[in-house]
Amino acid sequence: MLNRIRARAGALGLIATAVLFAGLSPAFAGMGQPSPGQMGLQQPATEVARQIHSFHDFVNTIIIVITIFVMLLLVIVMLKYNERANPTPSKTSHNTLLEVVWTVVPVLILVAIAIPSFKLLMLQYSYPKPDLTIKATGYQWYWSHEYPDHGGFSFDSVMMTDEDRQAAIKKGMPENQVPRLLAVDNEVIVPVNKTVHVLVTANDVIHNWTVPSFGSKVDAVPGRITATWFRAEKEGVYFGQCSELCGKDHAFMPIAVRVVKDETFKAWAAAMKSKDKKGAAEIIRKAALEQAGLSKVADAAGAQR
Ligand SMILES: [Cu+2]
Repeated sequence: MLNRIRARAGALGLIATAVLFAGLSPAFAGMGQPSPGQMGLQQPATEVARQIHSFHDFVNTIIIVITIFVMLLLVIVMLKYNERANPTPSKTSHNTLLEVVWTVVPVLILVAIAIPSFKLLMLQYSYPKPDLTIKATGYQWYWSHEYPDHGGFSFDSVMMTDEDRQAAIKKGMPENQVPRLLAVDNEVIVPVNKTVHVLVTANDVIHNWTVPSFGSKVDAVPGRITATWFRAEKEGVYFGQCSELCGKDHAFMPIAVRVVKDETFKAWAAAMKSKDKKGAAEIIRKAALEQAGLSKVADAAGAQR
């Protein structure tokens, strides 16, 4: 009887582990944005995000193993040592070996967690020499972005309303480029495979500049500069949200970072510097359509003008 229950509990544990691990597979999560029914984290686009994922998977494995182990112990105790099965209990009160083991093993587990954890922290705070620095300022309730090493131009990034999105979709923009509650009017543009430092601050209350696929998440504190960095390895658009409760529209101040080819970035930055906002917007529109696999459409639309 006990053996059968043990076998069943073991099988259940295995199934639960398999389901959890299937959920961790990146196939279920979007790149740069969440996907419907998603399990697990958004796909990583930087080394930091990749390491965050492996650290998450590693710690999760330890959690699952410990949980199953404790659950099995509880089941065994309940079945084997209840009053009916074991009417005369043992009077044992000490077991030196067992006590040493249950002290040392948790210490070893903590050390095993601490090593990759410190490695990850060191990477996050390594700040390699930047190719580009941008400044992000949080306001109630939108972000403002400034490019100090490109003439100091700046712009606000305000969430697109449903009407804005519909208008963009009508003009040929694929829906996944303007996801609801994540798309903004002016995206942050950065070049691919370049180290970008983001200096983060706020002008009213504490906000938080977060882009999950970059592994970037840092508080924006009024009167103080905090910083994060990323080196995006893949072109595309990456969305994030303010992640510090900041008031009634906290949920409606998303962050959108578009990673483009270096030439595209330079052309866009030059247009922004010379205050050619229309030209800059056109460069980004073309890049967005190209990234969505619609470069022919982009060319045709360009030729019509
Ligand atoms: Cu906020």
